[in-house]
Amino acid sequence: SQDGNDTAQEQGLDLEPPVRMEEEKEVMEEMEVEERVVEIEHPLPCLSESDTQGIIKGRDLFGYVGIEAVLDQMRRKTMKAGFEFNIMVVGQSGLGKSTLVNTLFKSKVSRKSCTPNYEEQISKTVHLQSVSHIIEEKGVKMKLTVIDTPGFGDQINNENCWEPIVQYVNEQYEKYLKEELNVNRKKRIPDSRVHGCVYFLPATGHWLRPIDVEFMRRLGKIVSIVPVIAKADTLTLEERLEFKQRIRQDLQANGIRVYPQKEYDEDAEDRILNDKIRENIPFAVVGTDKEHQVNGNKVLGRKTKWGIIEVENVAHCEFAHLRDLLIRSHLQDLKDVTHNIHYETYRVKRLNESNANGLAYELVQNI
Ligand SMILES: Nc1nc2c(ncn2[C@@H]2O[C@H](COP(=O)(O)OP(=O)(O)OP(=O)(O)O)[C@@H](O)[C@H]2O)c(=O)[nH]1
Ligand SMILES: [Mg+2]
Repeated sequence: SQDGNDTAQEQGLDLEPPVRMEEEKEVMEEMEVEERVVEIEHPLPCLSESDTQGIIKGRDLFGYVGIEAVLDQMRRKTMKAGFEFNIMVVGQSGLGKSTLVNTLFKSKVSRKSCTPNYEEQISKTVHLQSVSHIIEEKGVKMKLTVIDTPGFGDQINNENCWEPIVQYVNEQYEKYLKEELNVNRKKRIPDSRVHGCVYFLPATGHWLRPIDVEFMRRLGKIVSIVPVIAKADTLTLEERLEFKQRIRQDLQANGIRVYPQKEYDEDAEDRILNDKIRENIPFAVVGTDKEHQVNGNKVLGRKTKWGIIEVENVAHCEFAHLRDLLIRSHLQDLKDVTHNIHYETYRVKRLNESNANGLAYELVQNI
């Protein structure tokens, strides 16, 4: 029935894929083909013999149109405006969420642009708090916000521990919706919606715990989840491989939707790229807020009796894969999925609700 649901949803969603360079190329090619056909039927009298030989392209006939310059225009606009990207970390207390947030900001994503000089001890997180940094690279500005959440699992009864998180995510959608519905709406609506949620799984080496299943099932419906195995340095390589495989099976068996979802792949190229990620999920990560000297270089790592675990070294752990997925390869896609799918679902639900309420109000008035 899970599959049936998915297909129905897939059909129900009429999404406009973001403009892609490949598609534009295709459009150009189509235009050229059309003009070629016209040319064969009605040859223009002014064409020289050499022109009619071989293939005649649109630009040969009418001069260069310059449609591709739109890419430059789009780039300039985006660069001027900058953009916002919000990630949230969620999971049981003590799994290293706050440490990973620090790792992210100290790692290559921002080492140049911000020099974190806070060396204070990371303590238990008790409030939901967000850390933002403006990161600038080659003239492109990004405001990266990471929302750190207090871990759950401390109470005797953890029954509704997902509620504050679900509430936060929905509140951000609500804020956006209110701005959108405003008569004098802003030219650019501030975007505090959660574009990606990194969910921390304890490195037990067994299987998903009921609390993680429950949590992710709820969260997966409203936000893109990227599950990770926390403190992966506590697993051997074999344990890690086996655990990853078991989690993938468990996720599927429980119908938990994690990012990147198959049904949102846009084309074959996307599918190939995302299949590789899906085969590798959940990333086994290690976090740290300390730097160490390795062969004369400063590296982010955890010093143990047996050596230094280099956090950004892909031979040691998969933190770099996680960072690349979030920031380098899938940032725009995460934003698109958030806007087109999660926010859209929220918007439709809310508008239906208020329509229904409005109707009820009218009915009451008429009585
Ligand atoms: N072995 C190991 N220890 C880690 C790792 N990441 C963090 N730790 C340690 O785990 C402890 C808890 O880390 P925090 O970052 O405070 O954990 P948290 O998930 O933010 O905890 P709460 O704020 O209570 O939710 C600290 O002592 C960290 O040094 C890791 O990757 N491997
Ligand atoms: Mg914390």
